[in-house]
Amino acid sequence: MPTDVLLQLNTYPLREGLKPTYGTAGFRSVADLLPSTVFRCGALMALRAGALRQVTGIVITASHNPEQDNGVKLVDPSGNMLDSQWENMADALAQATTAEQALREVELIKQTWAVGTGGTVMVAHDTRSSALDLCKAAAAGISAVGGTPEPALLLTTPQLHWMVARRNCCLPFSEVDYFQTLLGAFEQLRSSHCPSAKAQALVVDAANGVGAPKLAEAAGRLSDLGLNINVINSGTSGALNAGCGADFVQKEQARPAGFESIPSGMRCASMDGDADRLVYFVMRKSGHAQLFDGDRIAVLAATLLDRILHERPGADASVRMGIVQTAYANGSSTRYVRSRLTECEVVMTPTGVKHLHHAAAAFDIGIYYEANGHGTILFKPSFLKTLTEGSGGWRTEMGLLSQVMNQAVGDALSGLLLVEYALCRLGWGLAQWTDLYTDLPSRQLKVAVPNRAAFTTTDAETRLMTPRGLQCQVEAEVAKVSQGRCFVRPSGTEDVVRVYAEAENQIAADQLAKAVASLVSEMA
Ligand code: NG1
Ligand code: ZN
Repeated sequence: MPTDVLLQLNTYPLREGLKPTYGTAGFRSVADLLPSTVFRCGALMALRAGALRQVTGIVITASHNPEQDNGVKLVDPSGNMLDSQWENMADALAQATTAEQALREVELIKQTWAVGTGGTVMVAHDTRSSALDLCKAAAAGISAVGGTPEPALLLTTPQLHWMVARRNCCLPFSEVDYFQTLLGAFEQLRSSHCPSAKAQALVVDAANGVGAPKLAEAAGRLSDLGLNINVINSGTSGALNAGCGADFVQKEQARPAGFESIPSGMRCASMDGDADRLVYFVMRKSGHAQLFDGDRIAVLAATLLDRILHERPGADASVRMGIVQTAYANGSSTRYVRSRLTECEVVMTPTGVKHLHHAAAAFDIGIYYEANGHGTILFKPSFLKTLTEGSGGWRTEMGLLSQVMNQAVGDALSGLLLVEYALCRLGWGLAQWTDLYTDLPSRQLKVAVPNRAAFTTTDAETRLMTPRGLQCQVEAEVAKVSQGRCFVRPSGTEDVVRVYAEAENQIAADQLAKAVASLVSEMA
């Protein structure tokens, strides 16, 4: 019914001059500018569901961005992020300047994918105040193309990805099932392999986001297992991601808001606004947070899995294990894996979990984590099948780990359970985890520029192609610094260009980042 669709498209017009672009993890901007994009994403995901005759999903969230922003993450039937082939269609539809042009894009998708009508789309949102209006826009877009919007639920991003994946495999997919799967597997692992583990306290910064109520739901069960969780920044007073959350702790390496009375030496963790990232940290007297970032979580995971594989009978039978990182991974972590975990391959991809997830799926066991704590461990389905065919301690342990670790996308709850299990299974405290390797000092800066699209990159985003000449200038700065490494790329989630620098000492890393940030500003 094209005229109905047209009418609806006219209700959600694109603001003049806007050009929404599918970024690192979907569309993001100031919330007021989003209704048109969200409506059209609703239509797109309903058509995707119709084309594949499976359920798809939409999460209304802007993750680590501030409260006034919002965004939309698009979930494929597999539970992964939207297929990259469809990203171009998402862009074309979101950027259509008139309702008529948008309708033509809808018709083109229908023809190309031979889809008559939309299918079912699950919708979730985080705690932002703009969520409900945007959920309405999503539902309207889904309905406009004949799809069925499911009632919007307050969920973490990884919960919705998990639910979509499970639903399309005809497995129980409710939120209760989610907690039962992850926590039930964790309980079994703890009771089988660390029955006499000491009780532990963990203070978690929930970024004043959706992770707070969700972690509170898990906390009772975890405390029965001796893991006592105290959630700070639970959303009752502070603003979302303001001076807190995983992005803040990772980038600033400083005490998050709300942690003023937490004693130094305390074991802490921080998640982001939609609970798909997690980093650990320990407060130091200076107010500095000693960081255990995504790289370190990945190395801990690889050490655990390596131990399990070596302990098994017939340990020589090959299992392909790999770690996937991006250019933001600390050089020391990469060096450690290459030199000490020699049976674990290292793969580098561009930023964004869509790239890492894909690369990790090639391994029997693929560990992927961005330095910011966004990641998971994938167990290849054919490998998991070989586990269920036999019996034995290590097989059961691997199988349970695959249930703890969200197989659809990075999940802060999975990360937390993984770290706690790995430390108790290895018999380690934070000191042993720290001692694995020493991070090279690093600094990350954001530079606001008039047009970040002017910055294009190559070689997994480690080298600039444009603005012309800038890469040579960056390299000249790097050459002045011992153990220097630096790269520049446009953010896909914020209106900034990011500069990352690493060097032998903190002063040199800071100076390198600052010098390159100045070059970026001058060029822009
Ligand atoms: P951008 O803004 O494209 O750098 C950020 C993170 C990514 C990823 C996405 C999605 C950094 C440097 N970048 O992307 O790793 O997590 O957000 O949330 O942390
Ligand atoms: Zn997030």
